[in-house]
Amino acid sequence: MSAFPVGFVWGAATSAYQIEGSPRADGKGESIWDRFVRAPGRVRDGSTGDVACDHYRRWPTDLALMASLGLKAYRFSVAWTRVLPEGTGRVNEVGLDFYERLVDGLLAAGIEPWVTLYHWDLPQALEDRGGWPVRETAAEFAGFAEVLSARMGDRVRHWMTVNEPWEIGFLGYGSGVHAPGRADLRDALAAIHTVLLAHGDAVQAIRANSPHARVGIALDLVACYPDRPGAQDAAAAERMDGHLNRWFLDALFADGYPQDMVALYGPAAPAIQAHDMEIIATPIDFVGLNYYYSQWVRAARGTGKGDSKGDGAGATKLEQVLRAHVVRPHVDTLTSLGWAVHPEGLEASLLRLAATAPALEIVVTESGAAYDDPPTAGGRIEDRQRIAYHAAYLEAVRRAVAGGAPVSGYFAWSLLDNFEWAEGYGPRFGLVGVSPGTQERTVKESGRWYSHVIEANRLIPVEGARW
Ligand code: IFM
Repeated sequence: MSAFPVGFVWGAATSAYQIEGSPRADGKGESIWDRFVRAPGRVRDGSTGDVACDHYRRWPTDLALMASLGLKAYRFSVAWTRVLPEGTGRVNEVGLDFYERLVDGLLAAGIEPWVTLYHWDLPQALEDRGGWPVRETAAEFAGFAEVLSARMGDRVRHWMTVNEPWEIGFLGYGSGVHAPGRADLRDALAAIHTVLLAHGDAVQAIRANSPHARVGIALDLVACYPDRPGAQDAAAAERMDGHLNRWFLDALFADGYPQDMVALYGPAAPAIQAHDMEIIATPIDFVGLNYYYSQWVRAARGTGKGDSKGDGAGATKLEQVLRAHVVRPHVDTLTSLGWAVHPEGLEASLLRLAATAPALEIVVTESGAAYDDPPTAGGRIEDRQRIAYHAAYLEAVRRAVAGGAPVSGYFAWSLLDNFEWAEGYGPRFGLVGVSPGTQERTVKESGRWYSHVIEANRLIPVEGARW
């Protein structure tokens, strides 16, 4: 099977709230997720990230695991409130020390640290002052980027500002499924605008402290396909694409927010001040793509204003505004979360990124699948479906590279089974299993397979093999 480019970055990813635990240790401040999980009914199994993978205390074990897998890079996020407990002002040196030790440990093990500044855990103190919908939060984020890059910019060469701005806005402030649990379309779009401003400001702060650093952003794109032939579903898929993908791609890499979507959002569209779009479009060194599934879209009636005369029963306000809704996937292969396994969508999205931002390096900063991983005799976790998923998505990466997309790395989501936000601990994405009771780590078959792929720098056959 064909090899990947020389120097291809093979990694695995995690995020702070999903693995660290120890929410109040060593002076850490409260984040919106620390607060959110305590409200009844917010998390499916009633669980919290209070312990998670206990990574804050067990990081040396996890580092040894990464080394044993042969990872070349590790993508993790920094909990803002470990470093700045109130989000701004006083620096908590002990919190900073934790990340410094981790970075130094990774470097000593030959594993390149890829640091994400924001993976959804806004300081509660900043949420109390209005959160992401408030412009001032962008300046506070730039302050956080400044503190972190001043301390670690001599060693960390790869930074991602924010992870998945769509989720931050629409899940946190639009549907309220994620922290802080607010539900207002206008707030969601305002939050995304501030997040993108924060991204641009942070790029500049990092560059000032670390001129040789490579800085990017992690976007989650979703390829959207019409459900049925004909103009109506095609237009609906186009609107969904505008909502999920173009809003971000045009703002970061083209002429600003797409005008058709601005018109569709109407009064909910964000207020834009002079120079905002220049800040958002601050040049970056790479774009991270988080890719999991594709979607099929059907046209729906709607008023465009989100009133009760839209699609009728069951349609969310957003579906009414978009006049589109997502239907059953056109593939049979689904993960345990019901996500469509569709490597063609990844390939298409990589080629699209390459066309949208020519010459910009692309890195798959997340991809992975939740499966139930039934235990087998002897304690092995024979997660063949996860191997098949990664093999198919990596093959899609290879096709995109052959088609001209400059993809330079792949980070499996996730290193460890962890806290999957509002879904709790049910969905397991890890290459390494974590037993919630004992915290015992078990390298899954997929972890062993991935390790062989890394060593060979090429896909190795899945069928009939044992690792
Ligand atoms: O677990 C999440 C991660 O935090 C962000 N990207 C998607 C993953 C799977 O849902």
